[in-house]
Amino acid sequence: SNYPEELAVAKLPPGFNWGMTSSAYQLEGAAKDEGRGPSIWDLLSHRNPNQVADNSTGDVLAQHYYLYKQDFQRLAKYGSPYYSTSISWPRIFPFGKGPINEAGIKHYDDVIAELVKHGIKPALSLFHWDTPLALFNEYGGWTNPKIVDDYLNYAKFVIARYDKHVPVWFTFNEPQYCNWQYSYYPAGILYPSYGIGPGINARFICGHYTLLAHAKLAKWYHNEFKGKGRISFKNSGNYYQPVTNSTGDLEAAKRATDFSIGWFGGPWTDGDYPQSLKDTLGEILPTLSKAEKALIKGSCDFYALDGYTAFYVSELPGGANACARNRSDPNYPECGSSSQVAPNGFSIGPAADAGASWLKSTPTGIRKFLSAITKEIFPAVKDIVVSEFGFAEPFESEYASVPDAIWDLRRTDYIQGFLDNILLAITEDHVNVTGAYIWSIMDNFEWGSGIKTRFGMQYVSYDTLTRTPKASWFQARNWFKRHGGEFLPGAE
Ligand code: PNW
Repeated sequence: SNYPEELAVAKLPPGFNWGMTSSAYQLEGAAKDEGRGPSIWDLLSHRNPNQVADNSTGDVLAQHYYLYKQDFQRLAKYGSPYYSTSISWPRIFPFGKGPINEAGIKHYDDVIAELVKHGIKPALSLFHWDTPLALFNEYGGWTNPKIVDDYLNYAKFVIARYDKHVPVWFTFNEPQYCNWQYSYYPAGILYPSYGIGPGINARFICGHYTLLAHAKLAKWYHNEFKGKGRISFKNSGNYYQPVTNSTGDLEAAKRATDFSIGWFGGPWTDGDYPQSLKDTLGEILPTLSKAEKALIKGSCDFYALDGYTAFYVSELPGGANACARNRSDPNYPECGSSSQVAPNGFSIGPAADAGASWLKSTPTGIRKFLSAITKEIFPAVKDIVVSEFGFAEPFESEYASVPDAIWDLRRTDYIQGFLDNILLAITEDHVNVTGAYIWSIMDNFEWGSGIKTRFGMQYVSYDTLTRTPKASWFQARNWFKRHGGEFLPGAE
């Protein structure tokens, strides 16, 4: 059709990082095996009825803990040079601190060795939401500054052991969601409520400690440990598009962006929280001391964006007055309203599965977002990686059989559109995008939405544990072939 000619011939820059993603709790299973301690997600999925949509848990899942060899073998033939996943803190320190679980380390020694054997480069997250339950019980997990030292103790141990094989480290996956899990935030699909903890504003306290923990680790990594790789954390962020050019809508979109990516991106690029957070939150937002600002500023080697979708933003009906009233409502400190359906009735893009109701396919949004982040929002960012993007095929879980589920045409469109627009951001807009990782290598535990919301590029049968590549799996590979992506020597 009207596939632009410049895109058809465009090539990725050499060394572009690409591959699949996953995380420990969402894929491993074996939750009670080989000395692993419980995490807050074990408590949540077992003890809070109906907080996970289908009452599934991380106990068994795709059994990647035992089947990683065959999973990596398939990945090696596929040929993607990187694989992004996380290490489970409670497998290595079952109590979060104290005695080390040798079986847990041995497991990750084997996992890393297997990746190295195939030439697959690991991009490793040290924390993907699975806070050791013992630390939650003892002092409230991330609500307590004590966790910073326990995290550093664990993270330094892992880095010291694996750095020679790991070119990319992520200190945290999307800290803003982890923080919400500690608050009285109304139960939602990603952050089921514990009904315990010091209230919704705990997220800003937790966020503060995750930032400090990140910055301390990054400083240690470069200055003391003299690590060989690059270190950052994964920012969850979506593109917020003002519905009109009215001042109210523009300001609302700016606030939405500040509360989304500015909360964590402001401190490391500019040395402080965005002004709108300070104005809106007052004493709810912890203050960064001069020393902390200096520690955090510049603490990421690149910007990692988990950017899945886009929203329309408008000011609240009633304008400034409503906003002023709204500021006292801690549920909506950003005082704007965002939606994926514009007031004129146009939807922003095709919808994902109901268990990912926040997600619509908005490929052109990522191109605008990459430019906005690097040119307007955080001009200090010189290098950006799309560390997650992906799609849950709608209603796929209701399909009767594997042959139906693997024809994931909406995901295929999403992935193609995203990759095209990432490439256009590089070639046409001159944004230095250096990598893109697809969520996810295979179907997994989609947190509060359980296992029926399937983000995988491979279908997992939870009866037979068979993995079946979906249409998007092949299409993504073809895309990287066509545009000069690097492949492993062993690729088929
Ligand atoms: C990511 N949003 O979370 C997580 O890193 C994964 O663990 C998760 O499975 C994946 O995306 C799919 O949901 C996100 O609301 C959660 O924009 C929410 C959003 C984005 C990413």
